[in-house]
Amino acid sequence: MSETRLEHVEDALRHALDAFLGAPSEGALAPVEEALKAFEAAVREAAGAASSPAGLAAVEQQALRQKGALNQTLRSLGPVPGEWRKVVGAAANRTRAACAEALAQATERLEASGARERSTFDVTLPGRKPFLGRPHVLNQVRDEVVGIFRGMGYSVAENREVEDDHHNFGALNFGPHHPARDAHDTLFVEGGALMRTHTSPVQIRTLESQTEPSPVRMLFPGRVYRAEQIDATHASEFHQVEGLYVDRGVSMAHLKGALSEWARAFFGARTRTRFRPSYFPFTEPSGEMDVSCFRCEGSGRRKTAEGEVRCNLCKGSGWIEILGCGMVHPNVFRAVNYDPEVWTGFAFGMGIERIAMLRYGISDIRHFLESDLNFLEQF
Ligand code: 2U9
Repeated sequence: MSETRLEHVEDALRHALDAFLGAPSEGALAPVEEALKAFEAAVREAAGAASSPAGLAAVEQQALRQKGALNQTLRSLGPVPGEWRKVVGAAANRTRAACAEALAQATERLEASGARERSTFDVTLPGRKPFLGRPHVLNQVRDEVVGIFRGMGYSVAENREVEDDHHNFGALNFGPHHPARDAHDTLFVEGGALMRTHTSPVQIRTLESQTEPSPVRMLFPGRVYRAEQIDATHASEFHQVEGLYVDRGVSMAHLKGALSEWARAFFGARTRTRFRPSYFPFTEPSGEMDVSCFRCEGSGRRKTAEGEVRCNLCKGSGWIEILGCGMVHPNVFRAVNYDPEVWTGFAFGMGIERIAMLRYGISDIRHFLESDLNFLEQF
């Protein structure tokens, strides 16, 4: 629209009105009526040309504003003799009504044509996703491990990370000179306390807190500490999930069944397991469980574009070591006042970092501690 054109007709109207007010007469009235017509025509034209609600609002504001020429005309008629005032007032009011009508029509036209306010806000753009975060990959793996055992009736217990010698070593049948008690392997705290080297002290505290298992079928996840020489596969803190099942008549068959069932739920239904003998002070017999390699399905070989090669996950063996396990040692039962002639149990332990590294092909354990989003956002 042309604001300038409206301004121009407003000027003309003021001019004609001044002349009329100075000496009201038939001759001075005609230019006022002309100017009112021109004003109405200009508003009609501008309203008709408006292509947006904002543009139309600007026309309305300009034409009908309090200090605009039209309202000034009506206000200035006070001192004008009666009959002249009626004639000019009626003409100005007709113009006002005609302008309002023209603006209303233009509004209807815009609404009918669907014209909307032009805006820099494009409602059709997809929204910006806020950064939500997610559980750390180690917590994801822990929750998955724990969730499978929960489905088999296990509950979960946690406890302190700063421990005493008895709960971390003594009650677990570590001899007084066992090398794990050495400052080279364990982080000691002033006053004789130590950072737990496994979550097993939580099991000891759990068994101590009850006189009879009813039975105990529990998992013990948590952070543990070791005085390690740090490298790609060793850190001074890492995470374990240990498990314990104590009841009358628990056998190695229960151990193998429960752990094999867990492995198939975690690594896939086609997973096979094997058990090799091992040694831990707190279990007898002790073992290690391997799972068939989930990359080469246990064949030890992988097909690539260059032909068949050795599987680099299981190093060609077809098997991957996953956890340690065994039947609870009688001395451990004695340490918590359980009669080893009555009570039997199996226990196991796995490192969460190791399982996460194997599953996701992570080559360095230090990534887990670095809080680097480029790493963490991959999981
Ligand atoms: C009680 C009785 C027995 C827990 C067990 C293992 C075997 C084991 C290692 C796996 C890798 C630690 O993270 S790791 O370095 N753990 O091999 N842990 S049986 O045995 C217990 C615990 C508590 C009362």
